[in-house]
This record gives sequence, C-alpha cells and structure tokens, in this order.
Amino acid sequence: VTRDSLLNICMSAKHHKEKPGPEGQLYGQCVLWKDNACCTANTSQEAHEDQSYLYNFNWDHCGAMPQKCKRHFIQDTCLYECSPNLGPWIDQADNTWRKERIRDVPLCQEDCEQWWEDCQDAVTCKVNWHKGWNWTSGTNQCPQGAMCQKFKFVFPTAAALCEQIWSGSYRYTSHHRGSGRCIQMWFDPAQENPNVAVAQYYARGDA
Ligand code: FOL
Repeated sequence: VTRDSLLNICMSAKHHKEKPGPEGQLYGQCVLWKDNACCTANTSQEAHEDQSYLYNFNWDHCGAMPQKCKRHFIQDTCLYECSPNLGPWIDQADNTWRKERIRDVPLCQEDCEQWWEDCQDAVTCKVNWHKGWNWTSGTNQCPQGAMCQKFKFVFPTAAALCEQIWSGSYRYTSHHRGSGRCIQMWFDPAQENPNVAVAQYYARGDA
C-alpha cells in the first residue's frame, strides 16, 4: 500500500507554502522545482543571497566561502525550501521557528560526496549549523571557543557533513543517482523531477 498522504506535500516550517503548486518564476538553481514547488519565487531568490532574510544565516562566518562550495549550500536550500517530495521524512521539530522538519532523507551518494569535495577549501567553526551560534549581532557568529577550521577537520567524511550539518536532515547512502532509491539535490532540468518516484517508493508501507 502506498501512503498517499506522504506524497506531494510541504512541511510546516518557516517559509514553506501550505501546499505545493506550480511557480512560474523560480530563481537560479531553484528553477528545477518550478513545475511543482513548496517555495515561492521570493524564497527561491533569497536562497541565493548571502545572509538572506530566510534565516539571517551567514555562510561566511569563518571568512568567504568559496563559490564552488556555496553552490551546494544554495542547492541544499532550494531542495529544503522547494521540494514537495520529502513527505516520507517529515517529522515533528523542537524548534521555535518551525513545527516540522525533515529527518534521514536518503541523499544520493554522489550528491553528498561532491558537496564534501567542493567544500574542502571552506572553513567553519561548527559541526551542527542549526544550534549554538552567537546571534547578538543579528547574524550567526562563532560561539566562544569554537575554532575556525577547514571542513575536512570539522567533517572528516562526506557522511559526517551531510548527516551532521543540519542535525540529521540527511542520511548518507550508497544508493546512486538515478536508482530511484535516493533523493537528488541536483537533477537535469530537462528531465522530470526524479525525486517524485523516490518519495513514492519510500511511501510504500513495505519499503
Ligand atoms: N537544509 C536542510 N537540508 N535541512 C534543514 O533543516 C535546514 N535548515 C535550515 C537551512 N537549511 C536546511 C535553517 N537553518 C537557526 C540556525 C540555522 C537555521 C535556522 C535557524 C537558529 O536560529 N539557530 C539558533 C537556535 C534556534 C532554535 O532552535 O530554536 C541557534 O542557537 O543558533
């Protein structure tokens, strides 16, 4: 049996629409979701800004994040804000700023590995980017005693990055892009959204 209530939905969070639907004007890297999205055009544009109003989050908290790394964080934001195919992994959240979160979304191995590889020159002071920042300036700064270090020291493996940075939003998998068993952060815009079938697979009661 497929639990249809897990399909084609938006989580109840800070910027998500109540229901997915077409968005004519999604911006930049978020354009992949224009046929059916949980984000508005405005959210998709903000996803590309440094320190956007979405969370006032500063990627450059230990110095400028290289562009080849930043594009993965932008793509993560697009997936998180826009995807209507994360229903099987929606869970209750214990945050003030959202009711629901995603947990253990099975990310395709290549998407996680490429993210980690492209961020080897980036620097951060924290493993978990959801909690424990100093917000007194209005944006996140490294807390007392947290040292800025290259990603490879903070996240020794690709799995550590994908699983720990957003408190377990993702699960690292050995499933490959195109297998229908893992969620892709990136896909060919000329293709149908491959994550539709992945959500259907995991929404099966016996999956
Ligand atoms: N991407 C993915 N894949 N999953 C996510 O859950 C996710 N979340 C964000 C962005 N991309 C994501 C949102 N990021 C705070 C910090 C980061 C953030 C949202 C909010 C923040 O205000 N942190 C406070 C604690 C607030 C609380 O939990 O009540 C802090 O202590 O730093």
